[in-house]
Amino acid sequence: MNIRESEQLFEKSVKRIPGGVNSPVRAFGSVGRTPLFIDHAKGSRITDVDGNTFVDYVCSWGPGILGHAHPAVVEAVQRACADGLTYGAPTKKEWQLAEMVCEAMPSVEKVRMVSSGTEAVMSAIRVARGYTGRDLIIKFKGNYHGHSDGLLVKAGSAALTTAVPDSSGVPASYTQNTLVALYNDPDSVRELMEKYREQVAAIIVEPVAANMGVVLPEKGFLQFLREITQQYGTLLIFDEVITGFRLGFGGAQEYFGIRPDMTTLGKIIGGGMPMAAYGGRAEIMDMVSPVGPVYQAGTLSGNPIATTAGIATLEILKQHPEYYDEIERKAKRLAEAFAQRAKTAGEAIWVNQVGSLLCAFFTAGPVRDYDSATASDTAAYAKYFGQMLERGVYVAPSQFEAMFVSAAHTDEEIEKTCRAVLE
Ligand code: KE4
Repeated sequence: MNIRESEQLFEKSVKRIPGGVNSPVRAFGSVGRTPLFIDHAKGSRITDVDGNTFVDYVCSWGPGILGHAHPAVVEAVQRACADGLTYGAPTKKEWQLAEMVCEAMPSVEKVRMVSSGTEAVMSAIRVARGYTGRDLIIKFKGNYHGHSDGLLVKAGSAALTTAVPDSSGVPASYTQNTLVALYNDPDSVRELMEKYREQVAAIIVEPVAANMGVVLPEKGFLQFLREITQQYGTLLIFDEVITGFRLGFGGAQEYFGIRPDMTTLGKIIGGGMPMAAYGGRAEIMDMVSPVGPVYQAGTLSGNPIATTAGIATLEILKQHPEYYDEIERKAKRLAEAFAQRAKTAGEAIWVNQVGSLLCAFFTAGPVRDYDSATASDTAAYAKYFGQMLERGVYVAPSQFEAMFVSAAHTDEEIEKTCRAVLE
């Protein structure tokens, strides 16, 4: 496959951008290749600057649930641009998007929009501390909640593949209030809660972990978190930046029937534009400036273009609930292909799949937490990644990410992908 133009662009980019990328996972470091520079994308396809086209299962790490450049979304954005890109003032669209989020997730009575998932989580944590008057936060090993200082502790995603598991540049004093429990391990949570009790402001969890690959919550785990947080007056924060509007229109909280105190959202609610949000009960969210004493602000928060893309995306998802069954069916088909490859090739592959999210771990499994996920053979994954590229399929350039199926992936493309997996 000719990637000459990508290689040349990479050589230039690394001189001006750290690693030639604006987010580490894009660097293809953990698969040992030169990153592909993308020229354009449409539907389920992505095309690099050398003209190589692939069936795309990265989907920009989640936002692309409708596929790339959905005509209705692009048309709405183009129209909105003609009215100005940002005003730094409230607009009707922010209210409309807020109403759609609150209607989709009844646990969210009020919501504040920001520009990235990191900002949403960082702000939600601050509000939880302000509301409870407590300092400690519990997160889970392998869960990734963006790169705010206090949360870069045993994070997931690219933080799993970089040399330094906990980022340098973060003073120990910034993470001393962050406690780490083990995903799917109630005892590890109980131990911390019984020790720190009313000092814990919040437990934050990815209701489906999708940053150490995809790891599902075991039966009763989320309910356990709901109960133990209520027992100690601790807030339960669902980080639904990936699962929100992905596992269903109501996200993981609807899928699993758990009502968190706060929720963070991103990716899909921006339809591909920089848009994220945090929300929760009104009494909690009224802690936020200018109503309450917790300060949080943002120049481009809720800007008219991102809200336009978000509204257009959510409207299409709301009008097409059948999309969710479709993308789940297709994800299950892909999971079958990996299971078949494991069987026929005698390869150690374990697949986790929920809704339109899946991950093929190159390990015998079962994969149920950080340790079992990180036991995966990343060299085998890198080889698989290269095979898939050569066969016209673009999957995550890291073992510790999710595979996303969009409404634009056709059955033919799913079958092509299955053949590529089994070749
Ligand atoms: P952003 O700041 O990247 O918009 O969102 C941070 C974030 C928060 N919470 C969860 C559950 C997330 O998955 C993320 C970001 N996800 C990664 C993908 N694993 C973004 C991709 C990247 O870092 O380039």
